[in-house]
Amino acid sequence: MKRALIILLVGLMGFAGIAGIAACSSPDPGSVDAGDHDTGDQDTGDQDTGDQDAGDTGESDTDTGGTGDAGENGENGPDPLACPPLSEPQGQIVEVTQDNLADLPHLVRTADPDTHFVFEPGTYDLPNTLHVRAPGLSFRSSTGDANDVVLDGRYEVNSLFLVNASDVTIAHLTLTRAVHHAVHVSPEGDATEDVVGTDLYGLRIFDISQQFVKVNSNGARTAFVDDGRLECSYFELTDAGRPNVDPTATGCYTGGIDAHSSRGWLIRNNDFIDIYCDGAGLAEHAVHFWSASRDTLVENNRIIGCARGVGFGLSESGNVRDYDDDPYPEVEGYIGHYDGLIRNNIIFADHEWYDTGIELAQARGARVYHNTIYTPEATGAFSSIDYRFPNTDAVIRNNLTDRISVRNGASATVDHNLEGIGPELFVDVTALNFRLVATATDAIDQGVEVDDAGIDIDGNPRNAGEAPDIGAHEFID
Ligand SMILES: [Ca+2]
Repeated sequence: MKRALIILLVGLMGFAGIAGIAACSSPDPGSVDAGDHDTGDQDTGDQDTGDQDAGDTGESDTDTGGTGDAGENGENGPDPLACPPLSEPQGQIVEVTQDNLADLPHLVRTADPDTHFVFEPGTYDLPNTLHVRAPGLSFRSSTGDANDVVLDGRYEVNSLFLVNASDVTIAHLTLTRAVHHAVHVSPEGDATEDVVGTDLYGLRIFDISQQFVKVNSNGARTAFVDDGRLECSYFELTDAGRPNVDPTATGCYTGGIDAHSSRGWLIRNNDFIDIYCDGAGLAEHAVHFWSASRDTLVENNRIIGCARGVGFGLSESGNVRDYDDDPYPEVEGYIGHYDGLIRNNIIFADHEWYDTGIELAQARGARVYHNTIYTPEATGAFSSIDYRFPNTDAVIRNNLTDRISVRNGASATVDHNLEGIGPELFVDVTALNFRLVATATDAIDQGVEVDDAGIDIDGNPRNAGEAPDIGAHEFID
């Protein structure tokens, strides 16, 4: 992947990236006071099962995001993929400058609910993890531009943010060089209430040694992290950062967002760039929800040059979460992911360390619609969409792919997809412009109408022509 391609991608694919704007609203009063008794800044520990797998490489880049072009989206109304500014924070504001940086971990740890930390422009060498214990806190740049504020862990700070509380917003910041995660969200060890309402918006995250964003239950599995969102953000593992990936668990223990046993997350309109290791092991997915996660919506993302795109589930067995309504009482044994929808994403790679675009493993009720997965030059590619293990039962429709594969007794309804696609369908593969050309008659109007088709990569609905098009772009004559 060359820098020029990435920049073109940023410009062409119509995402507002990060350039974004200001802060976000953060919720409600709550009332829990964090108090002063402090558990210290150490992470709660990630009870990963370890992703046993194989293989991966390429290169990388740095890009600033940018507002991009919304394409021919049109007519009236706001562009649904525009990444508008978050509203100004209301309530108690703490201005963060270099002058109070040394005290920042203490200020955060002891903050009252609904305190908003607003960073003046600059690069901040974080002295320690920011441990968020009160609900409703927010963290953002004063300018609303992630490029203006860098929180740098220098590979000395474990996680930059450790979030134990609900309704926490982290927006419009650049986060880099954490030993563990840029953001780690997990209930405290003795918690019985779930953490909800995590809002990660307009972030730029680079070069994290483990998963860039980690979401998991507490160790006792008595509390979970639900109803969060990751939107309008840009993740990249650069050539400079790749040698610093943690090799211990899998050889390449990194990935984009990695969530265990979490329900109701929205992953929308983000860019994930070059998350892979060269020959050291297989990176985790750009977007991975597993260990009995549920109802994840993954849409309108661009996953470029990553080892793996989107994963629902991973292994044949794993950690469970008991849902009171037991959505699949007829299923015996482990479900790695319940329901959920993966739609209108673009996945591209052209290096030998790419493995698979979308993986469904013990994924019950997953729907995979209108994705474009183009990887013919990825010489080590395994599959575009792979579904496996007996408790997988999915619907896979309207996708452009190189290959769809089934293993280990999985079931799915698979129709109206194309396999073995070539570059002739697209405006300009070199420029990473995966809009359809007028002659792409194998794709245009060849899809089938589905409930919850979402919007295409330009924000347009699926109503042009005689029928929906296959893939992530709806051609408009
Ligand atoms: Ca159409």
